[in-house]
Order: sequence, then C-alpha cells, then structure tokens
Amino acid sequence: MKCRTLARLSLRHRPLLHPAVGGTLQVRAASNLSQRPDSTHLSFPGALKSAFTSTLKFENPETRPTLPTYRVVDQHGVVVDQSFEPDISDEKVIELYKNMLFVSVMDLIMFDAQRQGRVSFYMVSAGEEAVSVGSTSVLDHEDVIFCQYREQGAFRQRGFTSRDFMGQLLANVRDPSRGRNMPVHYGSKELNIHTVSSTLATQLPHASGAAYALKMQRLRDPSAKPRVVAVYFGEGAASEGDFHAALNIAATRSCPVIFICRNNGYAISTPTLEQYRGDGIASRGIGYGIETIRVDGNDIWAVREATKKARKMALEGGGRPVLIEAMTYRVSHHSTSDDSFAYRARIEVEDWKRRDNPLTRLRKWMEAKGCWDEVKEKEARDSARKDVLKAFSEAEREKKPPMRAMFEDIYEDLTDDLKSQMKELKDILDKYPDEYEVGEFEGGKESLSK
Ligand SMILES: Cc1ncc(C[n+]2csc(CCOP(=O)(O)OP(=O)(O)O)c2C)c(N)n1
Repeated sequence: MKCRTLARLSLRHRPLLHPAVGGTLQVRAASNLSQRPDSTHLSFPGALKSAFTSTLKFENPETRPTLPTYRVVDQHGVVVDQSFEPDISDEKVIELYKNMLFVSVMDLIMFDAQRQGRVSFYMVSAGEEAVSVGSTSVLDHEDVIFCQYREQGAFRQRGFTSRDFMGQLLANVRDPSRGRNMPVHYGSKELNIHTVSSTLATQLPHASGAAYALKMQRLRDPSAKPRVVAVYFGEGAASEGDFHAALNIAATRSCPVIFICRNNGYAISTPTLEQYRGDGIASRGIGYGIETIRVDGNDIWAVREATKKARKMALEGGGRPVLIEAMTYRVSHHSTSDDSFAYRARIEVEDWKRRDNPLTRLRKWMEAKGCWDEVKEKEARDSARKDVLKAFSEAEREKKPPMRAMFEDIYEDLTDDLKSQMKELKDILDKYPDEYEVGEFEGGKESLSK
C-alpha cells in the first residue's frame, strides 16, 4: 500500500502494516482528533472519551467499592455458584487433589530436610496449592509458563516428578541448571516452563516478550498453534518497576499473556497493608487497560474457571493480556531463612489454617460428592510421602554435575580466561588432594582436564 493511500485512511483504528511480518495490527493513533461543536466529550490524545464536568472533584479511591472476589465453592466445600458444573471427571478431580497433596507433603519433608542440613534452602507453598495446580490444569501443555518461586504446583501439574524436584533441590546430575542455581529454582524445557529467577519480577517483562513473540509467530504463520503465556508473581513483586513495564507493554502490544498474581498477604515480612494503598493488584490491571478478575485462590474451581476464560480471552482478536488476582494466605514462613513469628501472630496463622485451606476445601467437595473418603486420603498421603522420601534418598546418592560445568554455558566455547581459571582449580585440587571430595562430582577432577 502506498503512503498516500494510507494517509487517506482514518488515523484512528487504521490497519498498520507491520514491517516485520507484512501483516496488520490494530492500533489506536492519537492524532487527527475531531471535535464537534458543543460536544460533551473531548478526545484528548491521552484520554479519548473523557466527559466534561463542572464539578471540582478528586476521585477518592476509598469511596469506590472494593472489587469483588469470584468463588465457586465456599470454605465448607459447598457450591455457591449454582450455574457451576464440573468440566472434568471425578478421576481428573482426584488427580488435581493428589497433585496439591503431593506438593504439600513434599513441602513439609523438604522444610524439615533443610532444618536437618540435608538441603541448603527451601520455600513452602502451603495455602497456595490451588492457584498453581488449578490454573496450570486448564492451560495447554504448550502454553509457556513463567514462575516466581512458589509455584511447585505448576511444575507438578505439568508432569514434574519427585526425581525432577529432588535433582534440582540437591543439585545433582539430574539438575538441568547443573547446580548453578539455588534450590527451588526449577525449570523445564520439555514442560515449557522457564527457569525460576531470584530477581523479583524479572519474569514479568520476559513473559510479555514471550507472548509478543507467540503473537508474531502466528502472524507469520497463521497455521501455528494458538498459545498463551502464563506468568505467576506475588503481590510483593508487583511493587517492582518490571511489573508496570510488563503490564503496559502487554496492553499496548496486545500480547496473549495471563498475569496470575498470588496475593498471599505478605512480601517476606511486609504485610499488604504496608505494601500498597490501592485495591490490591487487580485495580492496577484495570489501570493499564487490562481485563481483570479477582478470585478466591483457595477455591480451585474458581481458579480453573477464571483461568479457562482468561485463556480464551487472551487468544481472541489476535491476542490481549488478562490479569487474575488470586487471594490466598501464605501459611508458612517466607522461606527456610525466615521466621515469620517475628512479625505476625501465631494465632493469625492458626486461624487461617483452621478457617480456610485449598486442600480441605476441595476434599470436602469431593467427600460430599462421594468420590473421596478417609481411607483414600490416608492412602494418597502415604503414597506421596513414600514417593518423595524415596526420590530424596536416591537423589542424595547421585553424583554432583561435573566440576567443569561451572565454567560452561556462558560462552559457546570456553574463553582463554575461563580455561586458565579451570586449570588453576585443577592445580589446587592436585596440590591439596585431601582437602576436597572430588569423588562426589561426576568424572572427578578429570572433567577439568578435557
Ligand atoms: C529485585 C529483588 N528485590 C528483593 C528481593 C528479595 N525478596 C525475595 S522474595 C521477596 C518478597 C516477595 O514477595 P511476593 O512477591 O509477595 O511473593 P511471596 O514470597 O509472598 O510469594 C523479596 C523482597 C529479590 N529477590 N529481588
């Protein structure tokens, strides 16, 4: 299309030829705003439909109603949304429940293992199992996931085995990061889950970028499978600049990404009351022009329904972002490096545990439906425990990745600097053979000579 022809098109909502793909993208251009005489609205470039008012009034967020929280099943396991019909068989529900149970059992074992000095660090997801398991369960296996660090349920739901978890936690040869990350920094190329990064909120712009790439892929090749990105983050991470950049770029570039916030009440020791003054994280999504819902994160059915719909919306009309704020409570300490009773009352935690828990809620629902009972519960718990303990003791006996791995994967080939550092290490190991247990590492110190 020639430039002159383009100029004749209305500048608002004109199709824009994208240079990279030759396709069309809908854009909202701000120039050429027409203003009718006596109009009640003025279309400023920055606010297209703002009505004139002669009332001098500042908007007070406190007078606005708090956004509601969508739920399907209440604390007692009773369905409150009468239109709700489970979309999966009882067997599938049991599978979800077992995945949540697995995570909670593994969490307890690994938390204690850290106390015994058998693993260096751990993070528990108690109270938040329904958010990760529920949302992942309605994504397509090829949808791309970015996690924060408390989403072991997403890994489990995608097929991570106890061996995979233990390999990473103990940094043995089965760890895809080859021992170069802290424990709980899982990642899996096969499962389409990016590796966890310690630096808070970095996963958010990465997710928007990945979603933009997926969108571009489909513009180039419309036969490509429709895929979305799902990105998890805590409400504390939403105080980072990266959160805002990620939401804005996803909104303006219409990227198919589902932002899933786990609002668990705390960012380490900082309670939400001290983190923000607005209406949670949901109000920020709306502020960025993103369709948003707040859900009860302890209700796996609500999480599933919301994520299912969000995925559909994210793929409509070429793609757009959606935000889900899942309300939960961080039952455990932030990590094994934290003692949360230094900043919150035990009674608060006990109260939450007793009052509401995603596992008990689904369990009550299943019991009322007649597909679960005490015997099945005991069997499932015992089996998860045995599975984790077996994988744990096997992982402890596995070799560590080769020592050479610590120099690799930065550059395609080892640089001269890296080669000389590797030689220096080898010389030290040769000089002090009794000081280092090189036998723990695959290939011993010989891997440094290759
Ligand atoms: C850029 C950056 N700042 C600070 C930290 C330290 N830090 C680690 S976790 C955390 C709290 C995050 O809270 P939230 O996002 O609510 O997630 P939650 O731990 O509650 O699941 C902080 C401040 C970090 N890892 N990275």
